[in-house]
Formats: sequence, structure tokens, C-alpha cells
Amino acid sequence: MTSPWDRARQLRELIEHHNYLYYVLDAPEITDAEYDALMQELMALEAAYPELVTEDSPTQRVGGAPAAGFETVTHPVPLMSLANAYSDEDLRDFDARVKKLLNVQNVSYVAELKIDGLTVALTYRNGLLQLGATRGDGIQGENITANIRTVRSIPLRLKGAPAYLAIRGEVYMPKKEFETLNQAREATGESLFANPRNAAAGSLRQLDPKVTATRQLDGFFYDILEMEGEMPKTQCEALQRIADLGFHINPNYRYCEDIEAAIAYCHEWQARRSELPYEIDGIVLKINDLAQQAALGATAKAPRSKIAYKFPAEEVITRIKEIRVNVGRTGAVTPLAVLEPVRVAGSTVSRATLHNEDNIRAKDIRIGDSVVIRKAGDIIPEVVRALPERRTGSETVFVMPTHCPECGAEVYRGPDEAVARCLGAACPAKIREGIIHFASRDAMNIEGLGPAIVNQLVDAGLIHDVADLYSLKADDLLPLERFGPKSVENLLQSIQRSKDNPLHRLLFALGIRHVGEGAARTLAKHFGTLDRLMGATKEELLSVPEIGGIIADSIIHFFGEEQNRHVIEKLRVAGVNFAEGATKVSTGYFTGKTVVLTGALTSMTRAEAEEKLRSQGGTPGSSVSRKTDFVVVGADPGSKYQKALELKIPILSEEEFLRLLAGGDSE
Ligand code: 0OW
Repeated sequence: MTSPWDRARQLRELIEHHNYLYYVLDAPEITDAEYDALMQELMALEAAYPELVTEDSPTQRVGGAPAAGFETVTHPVPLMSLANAYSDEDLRDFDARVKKLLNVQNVSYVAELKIDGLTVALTYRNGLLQLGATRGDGIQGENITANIRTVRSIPLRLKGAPAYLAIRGEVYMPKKEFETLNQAREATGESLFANPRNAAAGSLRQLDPKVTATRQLDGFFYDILEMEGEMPKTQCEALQRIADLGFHINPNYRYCEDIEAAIAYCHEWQARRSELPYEIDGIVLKINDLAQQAALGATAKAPRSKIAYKFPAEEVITRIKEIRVNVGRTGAVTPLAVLEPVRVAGSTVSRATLHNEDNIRAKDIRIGDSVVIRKAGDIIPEVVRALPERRTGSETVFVMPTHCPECGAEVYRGPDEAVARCLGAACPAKIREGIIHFASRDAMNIEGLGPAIVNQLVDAGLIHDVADLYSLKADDLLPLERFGPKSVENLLQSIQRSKDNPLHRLLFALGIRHVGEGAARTLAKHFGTLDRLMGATKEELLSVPEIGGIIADSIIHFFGEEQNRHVIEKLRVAGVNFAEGATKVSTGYFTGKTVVLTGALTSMTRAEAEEKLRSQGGTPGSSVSRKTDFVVVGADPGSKYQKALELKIPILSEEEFLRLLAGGDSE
């Protein structure tokens, strides 16, 4: 008679084995009923003996209570994005470039389908899933571990795993599941997802894992970020190793001995993409030899050894019902075509941009015209050209309004400007778009405060500027349409949480012209607080790397506006964090030092170590160079340890690192 412990372990292994066959290999050996019976038996055993429950038990995939928000985590290595190629010629140029840089006659590639999902980075320790994170800005992402655990094809425990593994892949929603989900949402009057990628992202960024568990998400894994022990030598080996570890890899990858074979693969799958049960938006080409990949390194954003071939945009024909203008947060007045709804690139389209007045004139696009629409990926569709041969004579020429439809102020277009702008200082459209930007994901990331709700709050006269968000009360919101106690509480909590954002997010959120995410990070890092930035002279601004005259003037002008200073004072009174890094920066041994961590630490995770460094004003480095002050070496360190020895960078053991962090000495 097997003990409950043995039976539970047996059941866990059996269920995970059948899980693997069903979700990873798509080759089940037992019926759903037999699988359910095994799960029922294990759940009964765990109910009778709660001490039996292990974190990797298949019964633990669907987590507990909904999260209040997502913790920000730092990736073990930066998650790069990809440069794009749009034609065979672009691919041949890429091939010529890498051959020149490597000084070789030929380079072979691995071609992979470019899954149209969202990137996740997973960390396993001793074979157990520790962390699942979204890509975020590539450096930091959101901790979505509880939701990742609900993706059945992602193993909770690895077979024959190294002590430490960080891996990257794409989580996606199959086309069929997307259609079913949208039908169900339509039936209950919920908003529809525009495409499977948005549906997957929305499902993974759910606060309640039980909701995520109802969405049939899947994933393909393709990149080992870091691993204890010997790394594979080629991308083909890496994919095989990933599969051997129990992950789902995309079976359609192909070794291509040269760029011509890779181009042939791109054309083949451009024609065959509709056969696939999931969306792809292109092909990813990667140099197969990982040593060559390492030798080529990366630009600020993307590895030189990889490139994404984007399929040409899909084009369809429909009719323009009317032409409206949209007033953006900078006051730009942009003509917009309202279309007969039409399916293109996996979603239904009823709007398309006409860019500006000159474009409409040049292409002689008229209201009522039949037109060709193009949609490339998730960029908003554009009107390519009109079809005059289909005219009936009832079409009318569009005339740009001379006054803003939102506030009535004059619409002005400079002599050599393509864009017309509303001159109204208090134009509700500018305010509206400004608040939408302020709350958006890469800015203050106020969950649940999307365009529809911002419009509702502005229309209700509840907010007139971004600072008003922080004085909203439950009583303001409860009387509004589609607001109940739960959604009111969630929104107010999201707004509250946004107060703790680091300064670079607030800076970007303020919508200072020419200050994008990159400049915001640079300025926040350099000045440290908003007050120092507001007090900076033009010379001080120009002394910051990457800050030029246009940005400096725009910043001086923005803070020179009384109205803007007034809003900032309201934000300060509301308690919004004006410092870079929500945690207070104290001084310590590592203040002003760049420290690279390699290998597994026993006393804390990599992210925790980096947070401790930052809290002392230290900078965690992602690669070892002459500018590195220390390299902290954990168990089984990677190639960074070798580099530190070569460059004679001071090495610290974990104990020494901890002692110095705590303010001791290193002896
Ligand atoms: N979407 C994909 C995919 C892939 C990464 C590795 C380093 C830089 C790109 O299927 N098969 N392989 C990679 O390789 N990336 C992919 O997706 C990326 C994520 C972000 C932009 C691309 O979509």
C-alpha cells in the first residue's frame, strides 16, 4: 500500500507528464476524463493531507486572491528588441553587414516564426519556477508569476534542470480561442479585444489569476537568457535544449545555411501564415553560431546578430463614410477617415488616418470614395489611395476646419508646417489627450484609466488637469455609468499607487514636447528630483549627455508656463513622488559605483541585490567593462567573471558584498 506521500508524488509526476504530452507535444495518451480523475484524486489527497501540497503541484497552477497591482522586477539580463527588415534587400544588407563585421565569407542562420504575442522572461531555481515577468521597458517588467503559472504548457518544475535558468519566450492566444473569447465578451456587452496579441496581454496582466486561467494561453520559448553550466554553442542547440527541458518550442524553426535560404523561408511562411492556429507578424532571423552572436554584441536596443523580417502590410478596399478631425494632446488637428467596417490583418477596422491636409490633396481623397486601406501590425491603419474609377459623382471634397471642433479656437497652420494646430490653451481635447497620455502604461501606468474613462471624467467636469486625478473621491465616481464599488476602489487604488512611480515616469507623463521616455530617464537620473530639474538653467540642461537645444528649450518653456507650475504644485500637494527611484537614496560603500553581479546568490535574488545597490546610489551594470568598479561573484558564475579577471576588475564574494552593503569593510 503506497503512503499518501508516495501516492501524491506519483500523481504529481503523472499529471505533469500528461500535461506535457497534451499542452507541449499536443499528443495526449489518455482521455480528458482519465486526466480529470487523476487531478480529482490528487486534490482529494491534498485536501485530506494539506502538508502534502507542494508549490509545483499541478493543483497549484491557479493562484489565490487577486493581486492589488504588479510589482516591478528587474530582468536578469536586458530583454532586447529587434531591428526590422521590410524587404529581401534589407535582409541582404543585414547579411552583408554581419559578414563584414565578422570578416567571414558566409553566415548561417536559424529562421523562426515571429509569434505575435507578448514577451515573458521566466526564472527557475533548482528546476522550480520562481518568477515570470513581462518585458516592460526591457530592463524592468511586471511580476506576473501567478498568471504565468496558469499557462498549462509552461512547466512548474523542469526535468534535469540546471540550478539556475532564465529563459525568454512569447505567450500568445491561439486564433480560435481569441474568436471564442470575443464572442463571449460581445454576448455580455464587454469591450472586444482588437487582436490576439492584445487579448493575450490583457489576459496575462489580469490582477486575478483565476481569470487568466480561463483564457487558453500558450507559449513558445526561444532564448536562454542565463543558465548555470555550459551554454549551448548554436541557436539550434539552444532550441533543442529548451525543448529537452520541457518547454514548448515552435516546431517550424529552420536552419538556413545562408541568407538566400533564410529569404526563401520568409517567403514560404508569408504565404502559409493563414495555415497556423496562431498569429505571426513576421520571421526572426538569428545567426546560428552563438559565439558569432556574442562577438557582434548589440546596439542600445537590439542585437546586431538578429533581425525581424516584417511581412508586408495587408491591404483591403472599403469606403469612406465621413472625414473627421482628431485633436491630439499637442493640439495637432489630424484628419481621420470613418470607414465602412472591414476585416484586415486579423481585426475589424472602422477608422484610418489621413495624416494631414496635404496628403488628402495630393491623393485627391474624397468623402464617399472607395479607398485602399493598409494595416501593418498594430500600427493604426492608413488610407493608401482612393479609387476614382469607382466614383459615382456623389463624393465631396474635404475642407479642413478653420476652428477647432472641440473648443472653437482658431486652427493655425504655419507656412512651412504640415500639421495644423488648435491654438486654444484650455482646449478640452488637449486636456483630454494629455490626461490619457499621463495615465498610459509607459507613463504613470494607472491601471484601468483608459481613454474611455478619461473622457467620462472630463465630460463629467471631474478633472480639468492631470493633478485633479489625485483628488477624485469614491463619491465622485459612484454616480457615473459603468462604475460600481469594486471598479471605483480599483481605480482609486491604481491612482494612489501611481504616486510612487520613479521620477522618469512622471517626467514622461507630463507630456513635455520632445521629452520622450529616453530623455525622461536621462533627465531623472541626472537631476534626481523634479525641483532640481525645474531650477536648471539652459546651460545645465545642455551639459546632460543626449540633451540638445530643442529639448532644453522645450523644458525651459514648459516650466516657464504658470499653468504648468500650478499643476506641478497640485501634484506635490497630492504627494506624488518627485524623486527618481521611489526609495530614498542613502549613501553607502557603493554610492556612485557600478557593480556587475554574476552567478547565483544564496541570500537574495539578483533583483533584490540590485535594489539594495540602487538604494545606496549604486548602479547595477549589465556587462563588465573598464568602467565597472566591482564584480560580485555568486555560485557558478558566467562569462562576466572571466571578463572581470581579464580586465582586473576587483572581485567580491557574496559575503564581502553583503558586508560592504551593510557598511562593514571587506576584510
Ligand atoms: N516573437 C518571436 C520572437 C522570437 C529575441 C532574442 C533577442 C532579441 C529578439 O517569436 N522567435 N525570437 C526573438 O528573439 N524575439 C521574438 O520576439 C521579440 C520580442 C520583442 C520583439 C520581438 O517580437
